[in-house]
Amino acid sequence: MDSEIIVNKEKLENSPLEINYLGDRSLRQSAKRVSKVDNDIRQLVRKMLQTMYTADGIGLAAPQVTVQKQVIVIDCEPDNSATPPLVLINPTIKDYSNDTCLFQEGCLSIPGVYLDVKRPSTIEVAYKDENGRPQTLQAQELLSRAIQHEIDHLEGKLMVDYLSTLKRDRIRNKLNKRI
Ligand code: GNR
Ligand code: NI
Repeated sequence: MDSEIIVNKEKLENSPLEINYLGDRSLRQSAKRVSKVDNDIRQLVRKMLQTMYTADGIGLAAPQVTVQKQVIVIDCEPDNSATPPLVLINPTIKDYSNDTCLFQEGCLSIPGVYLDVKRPSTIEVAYKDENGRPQTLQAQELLSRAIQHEIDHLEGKLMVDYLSTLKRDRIRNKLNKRI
C-alpha cells in the first residue's frame, strides 16, 4: 500500500524540485542518516522521483535538491512502467568486487559533461526501502554504477573528483561560461 504511491510513474504530478549545479555548497556537504522512514521522507521521495523523471536522469540523491539526508532514487529503465524505481535510504556498500571497469558517467548537477570513471564492477549494498524495511541488493552493470554514483553524492563527492585538478578546473571553466 505505502509503496504504491511511488511506483506508479504515470501518476506523479509535475512539480519538480530545482537541481543544484557544480559549485553549489550542498553538493559538497555530507548527508545525514534518516532516523525514521516516515511520511515526510516518502513525500521527499515522491518529489525526488518527479524531479529525476522530469530531468531525464536515471538517479538522484537528496543533496542535489538541497536536502542533506541519505535518500537516493534510481530508475535504470525510466520508460518501462513495469519496473518500479528503487528507493535507497541510509545505503551502505557492504562488499565490492575486486575487478573494476570504466564507464562513461553523466551527472544532472554537471550538465553536458560525460566522464569515464573507474569503479568496482559489482557491489552489495544494504539500505532501507521506502517502508523502512532493511534490504540488501547485489548490483552489477548500470545499476551498480548508478548506486555508486549516488552514494558518492551523499558523501559530498562528485564524478569530477576522480580527475586531475587540471582537468577538473577546465570543466569548471567550461561550465561557468555556459551557465
Ligand atoms: O542520469 C544519470 N545518468 C548516469 C549515467 C551513468 C552513471 C551515473 C549516472 S547518474 C545520472 C543522474 C545523476 O546525476 N545522479 O546523481
Ligand atoms: Ni549525479
